[in-house]
Amino acid sequence: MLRYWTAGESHGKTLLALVDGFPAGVTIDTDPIDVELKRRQGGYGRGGRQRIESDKVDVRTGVWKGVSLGSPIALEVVNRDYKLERLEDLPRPRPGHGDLTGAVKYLGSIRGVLERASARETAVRVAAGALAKQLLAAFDISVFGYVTELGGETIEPVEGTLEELRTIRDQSEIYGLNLDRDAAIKKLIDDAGKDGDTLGGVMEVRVEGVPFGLGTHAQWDTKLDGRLAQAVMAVQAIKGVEIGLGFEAARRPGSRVHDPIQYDASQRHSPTLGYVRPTNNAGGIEAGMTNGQPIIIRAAKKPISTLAKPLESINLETKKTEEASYERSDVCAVSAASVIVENVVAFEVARALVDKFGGDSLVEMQARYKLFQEMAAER
Ligand code: EPS
Repeated sequence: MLRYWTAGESHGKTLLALVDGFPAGVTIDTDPIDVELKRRQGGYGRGGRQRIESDKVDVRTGVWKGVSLGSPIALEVVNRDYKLERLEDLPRPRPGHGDLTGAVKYLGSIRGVLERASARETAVRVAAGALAKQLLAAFDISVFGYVTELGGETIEPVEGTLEELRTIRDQSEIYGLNLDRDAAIKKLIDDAGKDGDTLGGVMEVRVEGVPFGLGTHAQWDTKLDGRLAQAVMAVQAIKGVEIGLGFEAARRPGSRVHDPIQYDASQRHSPTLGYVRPTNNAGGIEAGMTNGQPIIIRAAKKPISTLAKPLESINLETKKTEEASYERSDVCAVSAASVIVENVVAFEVARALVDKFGGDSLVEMQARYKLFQEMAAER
């Protein structure tokens, strides 16, 4: 089983991801992982921390001469802003953060919770996802995330090939797919910053080239939509997840929700196996299993909870009303969240791929994948 855990505090010495069950024989290149880490640090509206950090991955175990061994892979991103031992506690919990809930639950300090709850930890989730993408690439599966809404404003994507859209996204300071909207969105972020406020948004991830049959209908905790939702919802500040039409599916009659099934023999060797669908309202998943269509998943991110103009809170010692504490933070991290969501989705798809085709070695997986495609095309 492919899985991972992370360790590390925001201002601690280091951040670690331990990836277990990654197949042997995958060529590992750290450059594309570092590109993702840099993208995660970017996006318009980020705060001072990202000027201190210059995140780079160090692959500490599990890779020999640039190739995975099939043993656990430890990924490290060192914190330049290591200062945890010098930091004091926060007296007044910030609404929306884990400050109050964590201090009460652990009968301890706010600092002891916020350091781990911080989105800084997502650096190594991104590293794990970017590693998983190198496995997916061996099966021509690509994962692409972008921002579709920010501060209540829609960023309508332009049309184009995946390559064209990737170029647009990488030119956009907000990681959207419509460069004409960047200036207005940046102004929105500037204005929120001037008001001491923060902004949230929506991001979408498309997974292309996914074969039939990842995930299963057979048990609740192995349904791929459920696994994706958990991975995405578990990203800091995410409050909603949709697959395909999502909530909109609840508002339409069935005839305008479900994707008709057609057969086109010329597409027999594509991931659809020829079972083409004129729409993809299911977002590529039916009954917890992939159906050869791209997976489409969206996430809603709430605005960052640390406000320069703080909300009402209390002093935990005196219980008297005071403004919430303020610590350096970002005005908007929606763009960064699109990178995080993209990479946690990549990891879950890779996990399902390993579940279906075996996790010992890449060559065995590829042989089984090929056999399955041949057998499934005959079905
Ligand atoms: C983050 C690093 C943090 C914050 C942000 C995300 O750095 P610092 O706390 O040192 O300024 O910029 O954290 C939060 C928004 C949060 O809620 O904790 C990062 O690397 O993503």
